[in-house]
Amino acid sequence: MRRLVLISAALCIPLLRGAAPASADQSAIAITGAWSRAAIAGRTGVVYLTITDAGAADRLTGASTPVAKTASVHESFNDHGVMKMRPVAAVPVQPGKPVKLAPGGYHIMLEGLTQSLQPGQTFPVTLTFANAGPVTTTATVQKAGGGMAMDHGSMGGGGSQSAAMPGTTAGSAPKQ
Ligand SMILES: [Cu+2]
Repeated sequence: MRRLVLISAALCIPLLRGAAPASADQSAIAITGAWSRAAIAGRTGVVYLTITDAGAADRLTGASTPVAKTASVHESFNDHGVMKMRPVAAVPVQPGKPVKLAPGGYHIMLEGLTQSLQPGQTFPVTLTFANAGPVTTTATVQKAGGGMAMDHGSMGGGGSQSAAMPGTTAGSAPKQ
């Protein structure tokens, strides 16, 4: 049945791409460098990664992972000096322009972790694209304090990240 649908769809747009294989779009999306932070079961977590599109323009529309009840695409933004975040319906992906989900910008928000995430551990994350469909990658857990820890510092509720502001010590390395 599915094959029939694909064939009839191709017949409807003979001028577009001729007999281009139906799987071209899916293989064009590549996800690299996925990483997460150490976190406790039941709390929130985060995944960062880079999306590269070698095919047609696409949109990232959702995410899922077995280690959390829900995973969604979020965006951090600066609201008059206060870092906040909000869900985004879709992130446009353009060929030749890698989209980096990184601290301070887009990220995959994990809510209701079903297990603790420990440094060195890996887990699968599936991103859903409007055209390419689901694409699964593997995220590696890094230490909680690694990188820029401010992004989700207010979400965990534990307060362990409130003492030090990463970045404030950048220019003051001790000299001996
Ligand atoms: Cu978030």
